[in-house]
Amino acid sequence: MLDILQMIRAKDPVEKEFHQAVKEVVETVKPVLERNPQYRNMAILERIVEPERVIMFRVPWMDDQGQIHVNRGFRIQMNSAIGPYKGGIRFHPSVNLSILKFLAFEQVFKNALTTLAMGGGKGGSDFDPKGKSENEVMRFCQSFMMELFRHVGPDTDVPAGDIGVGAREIGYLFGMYKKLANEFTGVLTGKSLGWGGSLIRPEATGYGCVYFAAEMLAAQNQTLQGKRCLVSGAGNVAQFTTEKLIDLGAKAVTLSDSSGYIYDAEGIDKNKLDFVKKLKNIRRGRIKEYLDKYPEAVYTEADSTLDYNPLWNHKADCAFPCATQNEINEKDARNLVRNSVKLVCEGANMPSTPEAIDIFLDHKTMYAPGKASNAGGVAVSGLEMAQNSMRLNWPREEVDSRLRIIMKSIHHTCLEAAAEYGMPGNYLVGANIAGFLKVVNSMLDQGLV
Ligand code: NDP
Ligand code: 2IT
Repeated sequence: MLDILQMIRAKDPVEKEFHQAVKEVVETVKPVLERNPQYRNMAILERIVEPERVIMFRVPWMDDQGQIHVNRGFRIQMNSAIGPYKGGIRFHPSVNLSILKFLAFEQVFKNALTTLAMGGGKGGSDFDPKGKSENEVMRFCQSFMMELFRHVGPDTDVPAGDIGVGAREIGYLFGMYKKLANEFTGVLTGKSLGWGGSLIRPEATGYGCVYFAAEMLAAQNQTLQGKRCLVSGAGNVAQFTTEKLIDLGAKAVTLSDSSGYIYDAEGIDKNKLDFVKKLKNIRRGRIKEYLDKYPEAVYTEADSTLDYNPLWNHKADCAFPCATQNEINEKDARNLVRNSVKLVCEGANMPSTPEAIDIFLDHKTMYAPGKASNAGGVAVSGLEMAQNSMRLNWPREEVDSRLRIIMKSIHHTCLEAAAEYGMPGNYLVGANIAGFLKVVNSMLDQGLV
């Protein structure tokens, strides 16, 4: 089995994030492979780590000064065993094949856990939307879709948002798709409400993450009421995680962006969160500006010379990493445990390094891996696809209630699988095993394709 890790390292030696994601799954599904020799005989691991298709393309665009730029566009169509490829698009300068392959790989298992019929994919570009004008972002999205449109479709591959891609970008991408394909279909999710978007989709990842945390606590006869929570990020997932924490009586005390973080000892209430939403979603400002309105908070500038993130070094009960991959390292995990954090629920994808996860598991910290706890976003994307196919829009309460049911079901599925394989309470093992089983059994049913 280790040979599979050696194989991918030898094939693609620089893809360290992809290796990290694969290693975690391969190690945790070891008992499944031992119990089911047919998976090894049918080369399931070799097949599951190889994307069904990788599309890589040139994205040329012109800035407002008439200067030409060239970015790289990608779509990883990882696995379609249980439905059309589904997963977000990320625009961030760090985007490369390794990051998108890790995200697509995780997406396959996450989507399987949602109970909906969605395969896994991911895409994006090394384009940096920061500091770009509205017109530059539009021209970039149009150029990106001019190539991508021939590879996607409502029954083929349905992209959505991720870092740097929100409702604005989805609108521009959709407009160009519609023009080129000459059809109005649910080819993207996260659309605006007036033209096919689903209520609760913007909220879904953050709300779902907090519903999952509430389920974890309920399993220990606890609630979120009065819990102090550290939240990282200040984008889509962080904002709606904070919103649901407030709804459920918890107190979020931090938010961050790549420049630094704010600590508000009194807690970020609804009014303060509304300020952050306007700051980030409309003015596209920096989290530091929180202090212009709320000077009682403390701002700490990001310091790349530190080997830890001071955001994770405050007394709290729960932590919700909602920014990016590998944002909690071993030292951060030690700081969290020392500061009496008892629950870590991942809103971001793979925010904890393997060393950090080991520390949580060693200290019996309740730990939810992103592929389970942030699955609410893609789950409501699945509900958006269903509504688009029916040409109907469900009310807010209906979508929210389905989201809650799905998060509850994922929680239950993780615990059940973990218990069945002798690791009770281990959500990491449970999520990987349950997701893996659904996907590989579907692959076997469909023959060698
Ligand atoms: P946004 O672009 O809305 O927000 C991202 C936030 O994280 C920003 O505050 C950003 O700061 C910060 N951030 C991004 N990259 C870095 C970095 N390298 N270092 C420090 N801070 C960083 O993205 P989302 O909220 O949508 O996504 C956040 C995480 O959640 C990602 O891991 C994503 O994959 C995951 N996710 C998102 C889902 C969704 O539905 N949107 C669904 C499931 C998971 P800055 O503005 O300074 O870059
Ligand atoms: O990581 C993720 O699950 C997402 N970015 C959302 C994907 C989706 O298709 O809604």
